[in-house]
Amino acid sequence: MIQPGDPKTFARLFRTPYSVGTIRSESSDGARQDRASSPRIYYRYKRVRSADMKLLHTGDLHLGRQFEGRSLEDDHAAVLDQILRALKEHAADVLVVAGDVFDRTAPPESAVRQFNEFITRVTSQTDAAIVLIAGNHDSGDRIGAMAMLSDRRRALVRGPLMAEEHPLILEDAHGPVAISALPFAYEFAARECFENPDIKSPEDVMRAQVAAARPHVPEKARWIVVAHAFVTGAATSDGERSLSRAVGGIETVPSDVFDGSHYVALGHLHRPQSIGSERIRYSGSPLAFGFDEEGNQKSMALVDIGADGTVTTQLLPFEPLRGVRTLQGMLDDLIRDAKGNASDDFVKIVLTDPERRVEPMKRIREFYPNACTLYYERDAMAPEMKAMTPGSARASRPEDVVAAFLDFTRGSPPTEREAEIISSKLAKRSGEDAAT
Ligand SMILES: [Mn+2]
Repeated sequence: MIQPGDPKTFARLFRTPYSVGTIRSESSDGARQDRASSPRIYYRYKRVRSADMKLLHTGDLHLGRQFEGRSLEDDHAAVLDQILRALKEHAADVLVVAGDVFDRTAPPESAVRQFNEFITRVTSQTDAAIVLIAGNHDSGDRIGAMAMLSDRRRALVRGPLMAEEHPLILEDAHGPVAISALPFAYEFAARECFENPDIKSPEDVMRAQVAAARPHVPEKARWIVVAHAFVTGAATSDGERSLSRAVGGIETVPSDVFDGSHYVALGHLHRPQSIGSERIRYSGSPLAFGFDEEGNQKSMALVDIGADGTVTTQLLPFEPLRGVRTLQGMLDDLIRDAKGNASDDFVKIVLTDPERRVEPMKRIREFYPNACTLYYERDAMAPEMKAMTPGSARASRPEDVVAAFLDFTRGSPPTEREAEIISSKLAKRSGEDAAT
């Protein structure tokens, strides 16, 4: 029996895994249905292939970002390939990108092109639905522009906030799964969108977003929330920008704001981690963006949503094109080890040589062309000495100033022989001064 409006009937009619169901009223103007002021309730369905729905969770792509001034375009291309491959290999039903698609509000054209090509490949080579939100590095309007022209049966894209937050609904063998996409927004934008002057913190923003989404989740549906936030208890990296504009304000959001959901796919923090339980997870960024992330195994999360909403997570590791590592030692030893081991990795050099070497970076880069920074270990330990030196120099004899200088630059005071040379030169110098 064919029932207009019945999603299953639609699917049969059009021989497609997608169908659209509309509850209450339907608009022929798709763009209007997500407007904040719209009273319509609009449900979308895509029936998925697997018995349990499988979601591939990633985020914090930061396309366009550089590593210490070096382009990461090739590195990004490699991890985007790996995301696409994972979607295919695991037959994932939905790809989640939890914010910070781009590194800047106005990303370079090359980054936009890279993203467009990636999405084109995902949509043409897989059946996966796409859920995408703006992060704090993105322009909400830029991300929102993609929503206007996207296939609403298959994609849920959120840039600016919505006063009424409708989910994308997918259906597996156990019934509907509702995915609410909550983009990052500052407090001022949330006060305006939700017409609530009491929104004063990221927690208030998130509570308002969740409250806007929850009424639109069908009663028996399993519920997935995609958000870009700093959940209390999570571990940070250096490359994450503060989420609050209030100086000294609390930017963390307690995990209970997500109560009632079955999985929370988070973006913002670049270290893959779960908070409290497997139910709340950061996928982490696919690439390390600084030396502080050295040694972090980057991964995406393949999440299986069971019949009762229980999640089973499998971490799929990324293999970066170029690693990030620190090499510490005497210059000659590092050069000796580097011979035959040349590498394109991003490298930080910490020299333990007691004395300054001639052009050490030039020599290192013969083997490590992407050596980014180099410093001497003792310089890193010398801040107290630096602070102390000017004061002590003022009150000292010239011999002491020279000795302090030697100590500062090479880490040891003058030897007896050096002290003699310094004294004789200074004596000669003061003799010349006296003669003029
Ligand atoms: Mn980020």
